Amino acid sequence: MRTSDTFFHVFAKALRPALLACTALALVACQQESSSAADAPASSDTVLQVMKDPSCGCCEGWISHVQENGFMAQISHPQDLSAQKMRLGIAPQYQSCHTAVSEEGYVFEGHIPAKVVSRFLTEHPDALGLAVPGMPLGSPGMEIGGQFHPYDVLQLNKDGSSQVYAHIASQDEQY
Ligand SMILES: [Cu+2]
Repeated sequence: MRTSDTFFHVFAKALRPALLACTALALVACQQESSSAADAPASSDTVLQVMKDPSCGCCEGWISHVQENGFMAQISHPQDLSAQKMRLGIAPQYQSCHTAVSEEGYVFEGHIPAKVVSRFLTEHPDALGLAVPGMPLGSPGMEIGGQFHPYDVLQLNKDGSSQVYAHIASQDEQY
């Protein structure tokens, strides 16, 4: 097991009770901000309400990522963040650091690539939203050098089930 795997594992375990860990890793992530540029999707009018802990740096990394890809973010720092997640129907196993809500009421939990959010909004499925549980290394806002853990973007269904909506196999395909 590589050091980064161990680190991530410990990190992921610490996530739910202590979002402070988010800040620690994000400080590193922020220094390695990769440029996500070029072909921004046509979603410039899309507003996302983003709820996060005030000290969460990787959340801000993700917010920058979606802003660079044509979204508008309205940020709030509710004290009862986990209660908000539960209220929105995001079960603990799907939770991450920040929670975004679109104007239609879809939820976007965690470090989801902006283009996957755009695709979902275009397809407009009968579902609750999307989630990237935990905080995969190398996902948007979680860039640390070239390190990358492949991950799934899950579609959260209204009945509490989930299915894989997109598999992200490499860092490049996120942008
Ligand atoms: Cu995060």
